[in-house]
Order: sequence, then structure tokens, then C-alpha cells
Amino acid sequence: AERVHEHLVETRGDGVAVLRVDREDALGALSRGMVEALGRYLARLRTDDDVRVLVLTGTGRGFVAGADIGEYNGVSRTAFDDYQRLSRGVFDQLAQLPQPTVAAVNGYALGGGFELALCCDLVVASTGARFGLPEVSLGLLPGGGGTVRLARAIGARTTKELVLTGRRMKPAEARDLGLLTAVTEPDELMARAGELAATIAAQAPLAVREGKRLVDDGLDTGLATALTREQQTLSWLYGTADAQEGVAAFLEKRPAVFRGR
Ligand code: CO8
Repeated sequence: AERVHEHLVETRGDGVAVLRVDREDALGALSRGMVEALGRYLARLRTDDDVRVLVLTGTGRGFVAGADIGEYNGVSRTAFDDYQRLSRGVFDQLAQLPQPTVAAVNGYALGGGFELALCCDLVVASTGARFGLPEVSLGLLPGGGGTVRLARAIGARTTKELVLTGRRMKPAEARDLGLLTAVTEPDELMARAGELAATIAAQAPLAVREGKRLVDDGLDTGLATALTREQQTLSWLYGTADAQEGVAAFLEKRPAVFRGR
């Protein structure tokens, strides 16, 4: 594994990269340096055709227990706003990464950690995971999309309850709200996340990327325009070599070999 600041990155042969937040003693709390390093890594990943899917996970009892509270205690408003700008950029980078992302939530996903998971396309959680937005207990509020992305995912009512009480949710509840792809035993988490990632990585790369983009853009666009864009994208894919290969392979009853064009 390669070290990127306090993250460990491992790229597997099957097109899956795993980024592990490696700060167990602080339950994965994100320092400024860690957010910057994540941003640099994501900038590099965008154009890396060998990585088809990114899995994001943490270490021990912590996925990411939020921003590093100690680091921001007492800083000036200007420095705080500067940190907010940085996080906004990096969280957007993650949400808009062309490759699909899978959060493998091993433990506490609180504040910025929950928001990080909300920026991922699929979320698998172990039974030991906990989700929450505890900022209100600090006299603060979420600043990484917690009030916005969560409301779009599960609606205003439950989002308000979570934001205004700061309470923590267990995986069963998060699953019932539609936030989770799967819940696993702790020792099966990475295998399950890896399988999901590998399955996606084995599909035609252009179709996968466009599929992610269409869903996200569609949520942010009027219905008629979004439906038109969906058809235009399908039309474009129809003309790609991979679509010809996929259809031919089906008719010839053999596995398809996709090349990403
Ligand atoms: N920042 C810094 N250190 C942390 C954080 C954090 N977010 N979370 C945990 N740690 C550290 C603890 O200080 C402790 O360190 P040490 O061993 O040196 O004392 C270590 O991790 C282990 O934590 P605990 O001893 O508390 O472990 P417990 O099992 O008792 O509790 C909890 C686990 C419930 C996760 C608890 O640690 C907790 O409540 N953490 C804070 C969670 C939180 O509020 N996160 C949201 C942060 S707010 C945010 O993300 C956006 C705003 C940030 C701006 C801050 C401005 C000042």
C-alpha cells in the first residue's frame, strides 16, 4: 500500500482502489492535512484509467469521526472559513469523481464522516458502524452537505430530526432509510465492499461512468430535460465499440471484453 499523508492507498489488479483513513487513535478524525491529501489523491484518480472504482474505509472503531475538533478549536473565523472552502472542494471532488465510489463504513461515521459517506455512490456498513450529525451538540451545524445531501437522500423530516438532535443511528436504521447498500458482520465488510466494487469494475467503463453521472445530474434537473439527456447518452453509448462488443458477446454466448471506448 502507498501512503498518502494519513491515508493508505492500495490499487488492486481488478480495477479497484482502496483508500483507508489510517488514524485509529483519533477514530479517523480529519485534520486539514488529511483533507488536502484526499483532494490531491482524488485529483490524480480522475484521470487514472486503471482505477474503475474507489473504496473508502477507515481503521478500527472509526470510519471518520468528523473534523478534528482539537485542530479547529480557537482558530480565527478567517482560518475556519478557509477550512470550510477546502472541505467543500474536496467533498465535491469526491461526489463528482467520474468513477463510482463505495464507502465501507467500519465504525463511527459522524459529522464530516457521515457527510463523506453521503458523497459516495454505494455505502456498505458493518454492524459496528454508527452514523450521526452531532454538530448541534457543539453549538454548530453540519458544513459538508449534511443538511443538504441527507435531505435529498431521505427527505426533510428525518434529516431535521437527525440534525436537530445529533443522535447516532445504527446500521439497521440507516438501511431502512435507504442509505445503505448492505450491512455485514465486521469481518466481512471489506470482502463485501470489494465484491461490489469488482462487479462494477467488470462492466463497460463508459456505461458505468455515464450511469453515475446521469443519476446525479437527473436529480438536479427538470424531468423532461433529464429524460432527454438519458436518451442522448444511450444513443451515444450505442455507437461505442464496447456496446458492439457487449451485444456481440451476448449473442455469441461468451464473456465480453470491454476496452473503455
Ligand atoms: N476530533 C478530534 N479527536 C477526536 C474526534 C474528533 N472529531 N473524535 C474522536 N477523537 C479522539 C478523542 O479525543 C480520543 O482521543 P484521546 O484518546 O487522545 O483522548 C480518541 O479519539 C478516542 O475517542 P473517545 O475516547 O472519545 O472514544 P469513545 O469510544 O469514548 O467515543 C465517540 C467515541 C462517540 C465517536 C467520541 O469520540 C465523539 O463524540 N467524537 C466526536 C464526534 C463529533 O462530534 N464529530 C463531529 C465533529 S464536528 C464536524 O465534523 C464539523 C465541524 C468541526 C468544527 C470544529 C470547531 C471547533
